[in-house]
Amino acid sequence: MQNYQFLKIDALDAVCTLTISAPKSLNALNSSILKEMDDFLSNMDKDIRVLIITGDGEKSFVAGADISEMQPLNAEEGEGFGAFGAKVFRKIETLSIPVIAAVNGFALGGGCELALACDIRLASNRAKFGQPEVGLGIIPGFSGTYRLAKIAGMGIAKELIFSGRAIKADEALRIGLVNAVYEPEELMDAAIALAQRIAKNAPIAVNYAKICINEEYDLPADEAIDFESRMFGRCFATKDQKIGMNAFLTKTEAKFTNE
Ligand code: CO8
Repeated sequence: MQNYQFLKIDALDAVCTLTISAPKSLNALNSSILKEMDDFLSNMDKDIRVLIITGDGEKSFVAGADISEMQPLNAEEGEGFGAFGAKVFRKIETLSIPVIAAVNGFALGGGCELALACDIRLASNRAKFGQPEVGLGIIPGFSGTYRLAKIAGMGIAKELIFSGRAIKADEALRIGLVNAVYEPEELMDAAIALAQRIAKNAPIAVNYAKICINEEYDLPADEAIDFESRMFGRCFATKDQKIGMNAFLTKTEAKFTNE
């Protein structure tokens, strides 16, 4: 297990929790944190089946990108910072395993964008989401203009990004930004229970399902349907397909081998 200055890593069986920890700045993302995340994502233990991302403390998931680090940047440096963060978030989106954001507090700017890059978002009823960038003279730079429109729809994305208005968890639930809302003390248990449930399934099938949902979204219908058919066929080349179906037919529990 790697050691990091700003990340706490807890692995329990097949479920790993990555906690972003920079309490003095409400877990704002500076380039050191982004580099540590990049390193962690590139070197994850192959036995991990689901990753949960959360923020340290009771107040904040991630309060955005680090404003003190961004303030002096010129255009070229700003583009570089944004592109690096966007690359790390894309790594999360395309990671071979599902990623759950457990949003325990402020998810603003880059924090909201981090949650958007995860596959599933669960929130505490204290969570607050928003893209306040235009109030700072910038736009969302970690792919928020792209993903918020995709997840919540263009009209909602435009309203939230143009106004910078922050929304509470109940509104986030209503617009489809989060899947479920919990009491703060129940959030991590709920995230772990969901992760464990996912981790029991055939890992290759879960991976193919993630690839299909990600890839097909932007394809025309016929290409999307063909893509799914090919991936469906590939499942039959795995041992786990035989294990899963055999377990059903013999009324036993499937013990998947990830092959
Ligand atoms: N960056 C740096 N420091 C921060 C940030 C941040 N994003 N957020 C909070 N902090 C620091 C505060 O400066 C403060 O430090 P100090 O104690 O030294 O004064 C400490 O955290 C505690 O914060 P507050 O005292 O402000 O706590 P409050 O409870 O009063 O307020 C808020 C909490 C509402 C979260 C408030 O801190 C806030 O508004 N923070 C900024 C939120 C924000 O605007 N986030 C978006 C940043 S821009 C962004 O994310 C762009 C992403 C794309 C980047 C593209 C690259 C070019």
